[in-house]
Amino acid sequence: MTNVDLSHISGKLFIGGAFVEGRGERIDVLNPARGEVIGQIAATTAEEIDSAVESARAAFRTWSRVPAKTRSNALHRLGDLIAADAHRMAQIMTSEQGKPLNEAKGEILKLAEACHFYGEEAVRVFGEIVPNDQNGYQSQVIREPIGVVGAITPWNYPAELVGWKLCASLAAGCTILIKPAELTPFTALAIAEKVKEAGILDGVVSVLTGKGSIVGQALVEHPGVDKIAFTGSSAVGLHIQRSCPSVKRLSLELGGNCPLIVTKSADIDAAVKGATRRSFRNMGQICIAINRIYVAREIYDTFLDKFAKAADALTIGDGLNNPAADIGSMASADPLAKTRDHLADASDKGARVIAGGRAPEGAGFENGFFFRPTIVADCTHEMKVMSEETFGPLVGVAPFDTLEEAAALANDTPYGLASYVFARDLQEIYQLSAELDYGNVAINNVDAGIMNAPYGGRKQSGIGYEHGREGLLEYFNFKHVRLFHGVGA
Ligand code: TAP
Repeated sequence: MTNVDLSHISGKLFIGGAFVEGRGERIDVLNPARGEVIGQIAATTAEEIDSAVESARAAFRTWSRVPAKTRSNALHRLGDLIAADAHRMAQIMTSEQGKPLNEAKGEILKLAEACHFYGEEAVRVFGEIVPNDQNGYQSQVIREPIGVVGAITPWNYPAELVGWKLCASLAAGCTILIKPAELTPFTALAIAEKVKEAGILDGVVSVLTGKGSIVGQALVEHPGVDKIAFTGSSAVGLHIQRSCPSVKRLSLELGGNCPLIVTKSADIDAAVKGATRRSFRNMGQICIAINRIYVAREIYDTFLDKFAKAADALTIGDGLNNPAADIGSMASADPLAKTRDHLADASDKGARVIAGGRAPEGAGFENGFFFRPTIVADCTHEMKVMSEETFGPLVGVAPFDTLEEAAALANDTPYGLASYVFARDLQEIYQLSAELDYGNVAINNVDAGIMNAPYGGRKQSGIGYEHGREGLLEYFNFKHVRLFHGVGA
């Protein structure tokens, strides 16, 4: 199919409840599977940022005070509208991000689910009455929305990573300014269309496009923004933390370098299936992608043999023309270059390429950022593939002899986002789940994140949580009201 028509949102910003023609310079947006320009974004100017912050501050005064039920209803309406338009929104995502259409549609439907989840949570924000040290007093702990949120998001999950921040803000009574990734701005603008259709109060949601180093940084530095909710690389997260000129609430969902341990008691076929899905889905461009795999020496060769066959069997294609392909193109030249660099480094240091290792050839692949799912075996921690986040379709594998060695290797990283274990022996499972120093541990499955459990990293993988009650609480300040009423004093 041809690229989708984006003329209605190309060059537009969403400010104060209206789509306005951006006044800043234009930046091309590409379909990464085809190398074709699909539209342009406007670089939001300093004046436009000020005006968006002003409208978000004005809207906050109203939105924070409307009954929780009203905000809940708005979220449910938004979820219904998004689900009803999932196919078109998925086409927009695939056109700018490169993932296969069916997968993009799945992501849009998960965004709709997030709207409903937070719609339910909005009416369940409770305070607490806590005991006092003297009679005659009552202490109430009340939750109040933080204020104006600046949401800065990456390109790998253009709907969900915007959506978690948007939905939590709406539920809590915050207002939000969204700065989507330069590579994938149109999914965010398409979400803004749904916000408008849902009749959400003007100014509650804005979308400001442009470069992170300018528009994102301006939100970080703006005195009118009360909280930054950032998802992206650890390097940029650290830069944001350091460059914030005033005390500001921060949630940082950052990079990972996620291990999988396959013990000798594991169901090998289930481990291979899980490893294939979580190493290569979305071309490995997932913060919780499996980057490195440690396999018990007794089953190492069998695992490698089956894993290589499973990776070779994955289908790859232009996501608009092949909606059901397993994987599409990478999102841009940068992650592809990094993948090639990590592969060359591993090969130079003695790793064996047992699957992939090259771009697919033939018609349809000439102009896109494609690469075959690639496995390198016999890896060591001197190789970048085992010690840095590749963020591409490349995974390293190494054998281990004892469980203690496997846990130590898995924890030998500055990151702490997600880890995975395949094992059937209960003692092995307990030992590893206790020792793995990660915010998420998935055992005998590879889907670490579900909507009603907290999802966050530790160490260099970030601070704060998304999903669950904990994710919603990130958007509140607590207030302690200590009241003397004198009864029983
Ligand atoms: P980054 O380069 O860090 O970019 C993320 C966002 O920050 C983009 O919108 C970017 O704008 C913006 N940005 C860049 N410099 C900025 C600055 N100085 N001030 C404010 N904003 C700035 O990450 P990426 O390459 O898009 O995404 C990949 C990374 O995200 C990986 O490390 C991945 O692990 C991580 N990630 C983490 C999670 C979770 S939940 N932990 C989920 C997904 C991805 P531009 O688009 O203009 O660059």
